[in-house]
Amino acid sequence: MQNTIDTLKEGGRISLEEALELAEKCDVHTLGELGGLARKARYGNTAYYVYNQHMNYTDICANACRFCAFSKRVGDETGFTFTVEQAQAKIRERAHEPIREVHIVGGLNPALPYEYYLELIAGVKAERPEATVKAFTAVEVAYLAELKGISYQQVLQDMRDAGLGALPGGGAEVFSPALREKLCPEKVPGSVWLEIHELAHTMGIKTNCTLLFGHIETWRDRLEHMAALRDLQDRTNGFICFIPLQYQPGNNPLEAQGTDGVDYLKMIALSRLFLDNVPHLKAYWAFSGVKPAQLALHAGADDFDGTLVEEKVGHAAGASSPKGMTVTKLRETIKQSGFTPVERDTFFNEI
Ligand code: V47
Ligand code: SF4
Repeated sequence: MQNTIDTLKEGGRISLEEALELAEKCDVHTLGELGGLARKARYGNTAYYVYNQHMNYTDICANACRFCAFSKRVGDETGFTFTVEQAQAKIRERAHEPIREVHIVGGLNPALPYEYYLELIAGVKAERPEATVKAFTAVEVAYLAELKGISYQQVLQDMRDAGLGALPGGGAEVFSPALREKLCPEKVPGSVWLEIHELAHTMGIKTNCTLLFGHIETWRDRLEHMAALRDLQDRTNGFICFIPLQYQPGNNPLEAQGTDGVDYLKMIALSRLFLDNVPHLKAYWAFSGVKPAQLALHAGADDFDGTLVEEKVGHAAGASSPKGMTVTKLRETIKQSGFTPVERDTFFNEI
């Protein structure tokens, strides 16, 4: 293990087996220190944040992922679906705020036609021309390609023409086919998620990437997932930011406990150290909790995400963090952690 630690201290790349040994044998203090040194070498004392708005356009979903507490079944009258006008009104509610990014994802609602998605992007962009519309996961892109009977590339092209700026990283879950069978059997396979992100990158569309962790997966499953992301990034360099999403155990049928703060910090450190070619690493406070996210900035993360208002997916599953934060609070929280808050846009251009 000392050889692996030396490799990391020299800025070298480690293999999956070496990362696995660290994950299983190295204490959180040593791992956190290594992750912290790697982030400091790149970003010094800077911690990024974004002035953003999350919007979910529908919670009706044809899939039924076992970990999801957000979605409602087709036909459930308690579900919601925004018209494009309602979505625009949500954006207009915050017209007085300098929002730089609108993050839009939702369920797979069979009542919505292909054109709705393009009108939604264009409608939001018309309200907020200066913001980046970061919308629709690869799962939604795959669903739309099938719905319309067109290629993934055509869907991405149409979305870009409508005003799409980037793809969010959701829907990746864990790539292991055996785990996907247990967690989200209706969802497209990991290979399709990777194919769509590769295509987006080759078209010049930047994307984020995620891993849902802390449920029934092992460290090997996590690292194999990250190895697939690292391989793709070596080919395309199109990923902006990696977001390890901590599983929230409430209100969903998956019988899993959820994870703890030590595992979270080890996950952050290993993400920084193993996934060495994805430049940014997000401490997603909405899922981890604010205090663990502050510690994550010391263990490898360089981004604190954003104002959000209002996060629904994790909160439906019992997340106890706030649903959003003011910019003042966000900056204060970063400063209290010992870092300098720096506002960024979706692509990490400093503002
Ligand atoms: O894909 C669903 C996850 C994701 C639960 O790209 C759950 O900048 C935890 O991807 N516990 C959506 N997670 C969120 C997401 C995201 C969030 C913030 C920023 C970005 C970005 C992307 O939420 C889903 C799924 O993996 N999810 N249920 C749950 N119970
Ligand atoms: Fe639907 Fe996404 Fe929830 Fe799965 S995670 S049930 S695809 S909304």
